Amino acid sequence: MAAQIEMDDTNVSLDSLILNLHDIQAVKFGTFKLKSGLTSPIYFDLRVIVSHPALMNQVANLLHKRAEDAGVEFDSVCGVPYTALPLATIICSTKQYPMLIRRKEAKDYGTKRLIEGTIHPGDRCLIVEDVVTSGSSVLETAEVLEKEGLKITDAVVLMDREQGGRARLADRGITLHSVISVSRLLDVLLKAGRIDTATSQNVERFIQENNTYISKTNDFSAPKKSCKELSYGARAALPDTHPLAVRLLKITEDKKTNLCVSADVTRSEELLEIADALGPLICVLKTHVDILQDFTADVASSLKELAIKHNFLIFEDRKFADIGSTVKHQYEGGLYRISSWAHIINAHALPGPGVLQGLGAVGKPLGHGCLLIAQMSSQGSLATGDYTQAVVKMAEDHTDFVFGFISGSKISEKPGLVHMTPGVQMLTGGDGLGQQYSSPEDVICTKGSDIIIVGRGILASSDRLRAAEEYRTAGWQAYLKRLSQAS
Ligand code: S5P
Repeated sequence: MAAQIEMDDTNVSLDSLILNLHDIQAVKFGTFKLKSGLTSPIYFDLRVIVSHPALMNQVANLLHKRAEDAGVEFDSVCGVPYTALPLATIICSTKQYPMLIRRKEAKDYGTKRLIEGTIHPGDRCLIVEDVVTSGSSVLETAEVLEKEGLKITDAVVLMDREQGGRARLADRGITLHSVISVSRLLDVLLKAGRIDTATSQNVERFIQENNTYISKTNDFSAPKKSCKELSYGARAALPDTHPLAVRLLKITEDKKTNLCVSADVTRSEELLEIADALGPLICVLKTHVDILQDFTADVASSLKELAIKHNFLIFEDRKFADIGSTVKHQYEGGLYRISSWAHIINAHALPGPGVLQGLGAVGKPLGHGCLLIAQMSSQGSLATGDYTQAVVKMAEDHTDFVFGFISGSKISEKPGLVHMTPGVQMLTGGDGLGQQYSSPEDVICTKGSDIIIVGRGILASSDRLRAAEEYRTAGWQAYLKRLSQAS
């Protein structure tokens, strides 16, 4: 409960921070020529915050909190010169961390050092930055620090312009944690009547069209644009689409929702409460049945009744990954008898096609379907590159049972296959245990996935219904935008 209250407090203070930044013109709308030569409809000038001490403290505090919430461990802090220098100073002074200062030019007298402060090689240094666009300033600072033997694994930034910086840094082994994303900023300013819809859309378009980087190794965050865009309904009507995908795509279209709630709770009563309360807002309810303390066959029956009542599908996120014979037993039998209640299951492709033969022997006659896990949202996932490509091929070769993927983006051009993406929250960043989050807009509109899977973004809210409605709206708006951009 304490965590929920804290999260709400953070949300409130974030919204007020955004309005304050707008008040002091740290964020401006208009026509601005950027360093890169591009003309941008939005401009951030966070240098002005030094004249507003209360705001400085608020920003420094939120930056530190962001790193703390993400579980980042560090021994020292270094601000990217110059705007982030005073922010790093406040963090170090209030939270008692040793600070390192990076010089932009080495002194031409004395020690010629590029870094001021005591360096302990092997120490982890947290980089602090005000705005990240391409990530190059953070990288420059990281390189200088690394040359001195420091370890740079994380950077915390007030504003992520969502133009590829995160992916570029991730490819260099640095996780970016942002306090505010452009999407959040636009949302808050729009709701407060500070900007109009046209301005907001204009900025969103600019951000999307000016992504500075396509990830080379972390496919989960690579934006994928589709050449041919069909509606969910049109895809449901295609002759080759798997019957379960037809059902899912129709539900999505009928209920105007591409939201799958990940009901990761440990008590059956709470699971059923979530299914009943959020049922009208979702197309899929995802479970981890093996984390329930008190599962009984009755729970499965009640879940099935709620799925009929609210017209959603049940997805047991069991991630099968064994030889065909074993997964067949795991799917059909045991305590949970998953095949008797889950419409959807998922599997790793690692064991080879036998895993699908085993699962298919049970699931196909029941009209169930399987998602192959082609990518994962967790940091350092090995499901990338050639592995992902091999999974796509395996899925496309087994469309009698496989109807889609767990992936970060659209990875198959076959319109009958459905892409479902976990690791979704309005606030991007991570959970301190490797999870990495993208926004609904990014996942559906930029990366071309079909369904957002949201767990703690909704479950940790004190008002789950309202949070689910927000995710549903964000996911659906992003889908409409994707369709309109393609037309
Ligand atoms: O790559 C993945 C695949 C899955 S299915 N990353 C994930 O996070 N998941 C699941 O999605 C994970 O097991 C959890 O149930 C959910 C994400 O939860 P959240 O609370 O981080 O939104």
